[in-house]
Amino acid sequence: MGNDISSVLAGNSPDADASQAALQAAAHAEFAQAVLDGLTGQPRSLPSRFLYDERGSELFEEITKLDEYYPTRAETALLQSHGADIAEHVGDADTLVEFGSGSSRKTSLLIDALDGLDTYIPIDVSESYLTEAAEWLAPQHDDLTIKPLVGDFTRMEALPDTARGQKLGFFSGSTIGNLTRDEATAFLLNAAQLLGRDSTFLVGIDLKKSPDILIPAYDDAEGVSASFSLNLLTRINRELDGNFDLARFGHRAVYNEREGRIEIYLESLADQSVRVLGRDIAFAEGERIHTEYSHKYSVSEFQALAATAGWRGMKAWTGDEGLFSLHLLRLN
Ligand code: SAH
Ligand code: AVI
Repeated sequence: MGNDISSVLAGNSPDADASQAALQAAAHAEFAQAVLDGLTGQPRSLPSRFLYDERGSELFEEITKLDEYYPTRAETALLQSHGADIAEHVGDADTLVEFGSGSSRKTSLLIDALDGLDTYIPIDVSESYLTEAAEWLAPQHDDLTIKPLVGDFTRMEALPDTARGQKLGFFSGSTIGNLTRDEATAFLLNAAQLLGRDSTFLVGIDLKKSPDILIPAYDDAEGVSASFSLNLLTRINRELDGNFDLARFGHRAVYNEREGRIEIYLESLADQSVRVLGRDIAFAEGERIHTEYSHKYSVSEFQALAATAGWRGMKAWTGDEGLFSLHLLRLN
């Protein structure tokens, strides 16, 4: 039996085209509102989910291949070494639901390890990433139904009807670290609602470590991390009629020890005024726009956070170098 990757993205009827256009208009309006609010408010801040337009998704893939960026390699190694053990602890799973699935490259390892999986639902805000990933994955997993879903994983109200049977959630890459602790708790509570009773959830968590390792991972020698951040300004210029001069903003990655997180900013390199959607916005030299957090946890800190949302830690796998961990949670 061949697999089915028909999705909410596929628009081949007039009705589908109209609803696709309405979704795109709503996404554009949401981006415009978030950017105007974020740039005119104090402190200035832009939500990190907007980093992933088509170019942003490509740049993130480049980041995952950098020598300095260890999380993707560490998590891949954990899935390769412990896939069978993870599958044994998961038990029966009919549907795999992935939040922020990106390229789905690591997911393929998990799917290989699981027996009897019927449906895969990758959820992502990046339509280009989702399409590429589904097309890459489909030929390798011939009996799997793939149902990509474009949307914000923090605001998912329900899974499609195709999400049948026992569910396994997957949140890889330590993307949960891009949420604040309060947002992560709210996300885990919502995921419990979505995945339902007796579900399991595999979550990748980047562990606390020296800033000597963390800072280069977010500010690499080649400047790919800087390009990833600055691409958000290119996106604003293109989609919101902006005139940011990229040469007049710098990428800054700092480690906030007290909060246990990397904080990423775009810093104005001069006193300047920028126009976005017809509004003039003044920046002083040295003024920063916050674009991302990347929280780092210890194994016990993350398990305590998960427990506040009703998820019991079944088992955690940590690599030899202690860089990264995979947590299997079960809904109590
Ligand atoms: N899980 C993959 C990708 C991580 S990059 C990996 O580990 O390699 C983070 C992914 O989450 C991107 O694909 C981005 O588009 C997506 N993303 C970020 N914020 C999101 C949100 N609020 N809702 C849905 N997807 C989001
Ligand atoms: C997707 N997420 C887990 C990445 C991280 O490490 O926080 C995003 C990233 N931003 C800059 N480099 C990587």
